[in-house]
Amino acid sequence: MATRKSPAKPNVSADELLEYYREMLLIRRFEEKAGQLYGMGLIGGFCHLYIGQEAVVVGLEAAASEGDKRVTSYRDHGHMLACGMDPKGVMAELTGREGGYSRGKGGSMHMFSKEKHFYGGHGIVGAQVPIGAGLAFADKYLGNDRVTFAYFGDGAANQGQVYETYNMAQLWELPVIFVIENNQYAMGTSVARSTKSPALWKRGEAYGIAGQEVDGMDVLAVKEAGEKAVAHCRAGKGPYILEVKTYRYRGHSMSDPAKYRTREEVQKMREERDAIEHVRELLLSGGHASEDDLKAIDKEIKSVVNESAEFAKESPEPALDELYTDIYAAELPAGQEADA
Ligand SMILES: Cc1ncc(C[n+]2csc(CCOP(=O)(O)OP(=O)(O)O)c2C)c(N)n1
Ligand SMILES: [Mg+2]
Repeated sequence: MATRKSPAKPNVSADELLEYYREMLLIRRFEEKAGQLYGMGLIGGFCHLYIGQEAVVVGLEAAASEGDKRVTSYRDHGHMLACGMDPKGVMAELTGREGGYSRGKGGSMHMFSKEKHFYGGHGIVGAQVPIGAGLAFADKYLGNDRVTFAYFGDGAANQGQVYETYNMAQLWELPVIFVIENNQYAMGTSVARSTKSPALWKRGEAYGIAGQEVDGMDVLAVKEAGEKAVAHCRAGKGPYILEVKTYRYRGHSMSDPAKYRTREEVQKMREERDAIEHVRELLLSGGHASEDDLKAIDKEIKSVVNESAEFAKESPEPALDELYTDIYAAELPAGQEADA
């Protein structure tokens, strides 16, 4: 991965930098806590951690506006926190409790927030990509200027439905940003082993879709690229592809033998490319914060995360009756008769 190119004196305010630091740290500490709860048997099923990739969602959320939408894969906790969902509701869902966003019935991969325009959480690789185009279609149809962020991985980028979606999205000039989170692995398969043409963002060229690559370990670079993509979509120019080069520090999921890469490779990334450390250095070297200020933020974030875990543990399991709720829509769209 290329060395970082962002300027030593970035064109953002100290407050903005502090906010990105805080948001990235919240995701990291939250994920560490989720890993612990999983180890204690309090989280069942699948759990895919986002540690290492924090700058992707934080940078793109900084480029988004109120009302914009997002949809992603199963590696989704970071997206939820970055768009403002409550850590308590997310943690309670991870532990299958009533206080969770899906009342404990969805778990890690199936959470939604209408209020924050977060449309999941999808376990089927690539399935969220056409859904993202559908969300953008709705906005275009309604005539508003909303943009949808449809996130997917490097592995998902090899799926056929992605290219069917590219074609339709460009044909109908849909306001959707296809965000490829290229963390270099799809489970245990590296991009080099699965992909002949590694410039994933260029794969929109066949459809005439504009795009670019961006350093996903640099929140400022991600924000800048995100703003460009958003401006393109809001101007009615159709979809845009952002290939964000990132890296996951943990295993694919909580059960990953990790035989496909060396410890040294992961260690090198953590030491040389960490996105949180980068912002920390910018804050300190720019005189925007002292070590003590950052320690205070750390403490504050830890208590938010601990409170979310306490809330999750104290929240009851869903009542048996919940088995029968949220299966069919309670209301029919106007003009449709109920099927006897
Ligand atoms: C259609 C489908 N095929 C296979 C799987 C199993 N599977 C789950 S995650 C994954 C790898 C996807 O990798 P990538 O798109 O790079 O995302 P990442 O996990 O790196 O975030 C696979 C093959 C699945 N869930 N759905
Ligand atoms: Mg991947």
